[in-house]
Amino acid sequence: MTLSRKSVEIIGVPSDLGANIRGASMGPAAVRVAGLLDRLRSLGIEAHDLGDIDVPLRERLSEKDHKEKFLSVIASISSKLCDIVEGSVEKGKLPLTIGGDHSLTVGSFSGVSRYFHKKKKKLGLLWFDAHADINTPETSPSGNIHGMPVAIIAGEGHPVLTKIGFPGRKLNPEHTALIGIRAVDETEKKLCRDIGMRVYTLRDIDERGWAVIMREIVEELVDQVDGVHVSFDLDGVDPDYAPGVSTPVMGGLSLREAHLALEMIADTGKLVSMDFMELNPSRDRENQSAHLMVELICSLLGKTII
Ligand SMILES: [Mn+2]
Repeated sequence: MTLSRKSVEIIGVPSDLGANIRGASMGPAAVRVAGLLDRLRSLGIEAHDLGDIDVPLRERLSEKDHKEKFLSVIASISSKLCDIVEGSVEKGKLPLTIGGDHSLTVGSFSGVSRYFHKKKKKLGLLWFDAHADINTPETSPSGNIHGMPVAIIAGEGHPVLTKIGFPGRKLNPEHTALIGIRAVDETEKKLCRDIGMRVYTLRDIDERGWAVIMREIVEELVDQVDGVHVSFDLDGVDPDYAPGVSTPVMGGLSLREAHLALEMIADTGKLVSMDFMELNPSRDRENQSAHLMVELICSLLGKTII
């Protein structure tokens, strides 16, 4: 049993400005309705809800904002999130960011990354997702920023976003793994190869077995760093289990695979920050995906069956 001894700080970011499909802005509310705080406390985990970061309504933003796909608004929200997450880690707490669309991980990862950078410590990144999220403004067919966060924290893309936290590359490719990937744009493949991170596709999982892959990730990545950030896009899970997402892709992680992965990460005791993103209640059925998200969070915080 490796239940989190750190106190969890919940930060809601009700923004879907990084996406065309709307609704992820309701994610933090749905997770609260699903009982996140009480569930954590019932397990004996100390947890506090810091509330939501202010996000302007899309309807009240200017034509210029709409044209630039809300770039400067997303940058300002991400900078705030970056400061809050860094402050939380600095105090010895465990920040849990609830999205919101996946562009927001630029803020959360930059925050924990700045802390590790200052302390000259090694930070790992485990990115669960159906997509590689590694487009740049040049390669993106849609221009939507939620398809770009991995590129941005690798130092590629809009300068107003790559400079958040500190300028340049925040992820170390050696210590980064994309997991559960099954939908990569042709244009994304080159940057994915150039950066040289570990990428575990569904084919890898099927050929080699999930427990084998997770053990490899733990030994070769998590054990080699001082702390690890988990960024969990709910669309990494199969839409049969998690229908409440904006961009579902069939053939995802099963419930058992997702829980096993998160429990194995919990066992390492290396978790320093996490975000759970892309829950879209407008696509959900009776809040089932929000309840699933709560249970996934519990597994990552060390809940075990016995
Ligand atoms: Mn994503």
